[in-house]
Amino acid sequence: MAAASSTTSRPAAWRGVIDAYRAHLPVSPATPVVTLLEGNTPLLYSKALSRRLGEPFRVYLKYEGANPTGSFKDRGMTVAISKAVEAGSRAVLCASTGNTSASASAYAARAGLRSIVLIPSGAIAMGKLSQALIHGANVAAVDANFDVCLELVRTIADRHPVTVVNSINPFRIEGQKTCAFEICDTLGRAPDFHLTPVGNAGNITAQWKGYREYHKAGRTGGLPVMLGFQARGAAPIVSGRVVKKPRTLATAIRIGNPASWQQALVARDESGGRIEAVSDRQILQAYQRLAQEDGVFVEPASAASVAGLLALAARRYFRAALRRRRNRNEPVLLVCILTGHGLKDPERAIQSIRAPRTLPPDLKTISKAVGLQ
Ligand code: AN7
Repeated sequence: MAAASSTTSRPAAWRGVIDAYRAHLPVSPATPVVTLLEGNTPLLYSKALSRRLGEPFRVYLKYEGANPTGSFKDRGMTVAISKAVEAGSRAVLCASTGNTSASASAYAARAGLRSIVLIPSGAIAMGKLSQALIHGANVAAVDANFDVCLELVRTIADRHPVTVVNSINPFRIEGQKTCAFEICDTLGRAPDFHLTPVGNAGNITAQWKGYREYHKAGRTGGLPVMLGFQARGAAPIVSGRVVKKPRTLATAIRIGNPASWQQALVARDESGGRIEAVSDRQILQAYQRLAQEDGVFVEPASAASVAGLLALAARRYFRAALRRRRNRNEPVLLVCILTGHGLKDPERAIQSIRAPRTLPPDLKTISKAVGLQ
């Protein structure tokens, strides 16, 4: 133990989500922990969004882009890869819209495992592809969408000795539930509303599991209302029908037949929540707003939670919910999950604003161009 002195003491170093939440996870002292020190991500108060909703609402942003590979997937991957090593696996396999492949290949590299990833060709953001490649994954760019890639992964796994690390692997869900634990630990209670993007629906499943487990363990007194948001062109859970050709600029959630569809409905219904669609336009507006009003750069899919917040606020959904509360003066806490980092998809950022014109090195021209005269 370090000596407690006011000048030298500092908090114990963060050692990743398995170390932090071991008692709640399916690991034993024999599990070899493979970690990149994921988790412990910022929970940022958003002044701009809180103002937009007005009193007594307080909006927080859980910035999962701050994870080591830039997305929430790392929470699930530390558990999935650790358990794969424990089981003696030599290779891991996943289908991915990008972030799962980035995370799987990084953790596999760290563990000395081989990684194989199937991605929809031309449909994943450049940053994510660069990650899978540099971490040494065997990348198959398939001329099909994510849903087809996931079906292929299931078939390959039946025939070869590989561990699937998509969220159909229950250890992924176990790790990802730690996001809910962190939110409760930071706020000192469960939020009133939890807003999250939905693609394959593993994350909303995991988050709800986390809230319920913490509640059951007596760590929190209440449970949040779960609000999930799909992109309008890829909203099978909203329409109740598989989407054969999902379309959205938010490539991370371009998914037409989510693996955890049923569990997402359970999270929605048990919590009294909703799963709704947001348009690409609403996603882009929220994306720019987060960057320009909160200083937080996320990838487009991540902005779906904030797009959903703004859409529901415009319909006075939260005000209506307030009327059902007993103590109306108590703050109402809302948490939007920001699932991935903006640098995953820098091209989208530049396209969505405007690339700067090249200017001559002339003071007058430059001053004018940057609005200084
Ligand atoms: C930034 O990487 O499905 O509802 O293959 O990358 O748990 O699928 C990514 C999903 C939200 C949706 N935000 O989460 C993949 C993949 C970002 C994402 C989601 C994804 P789920």
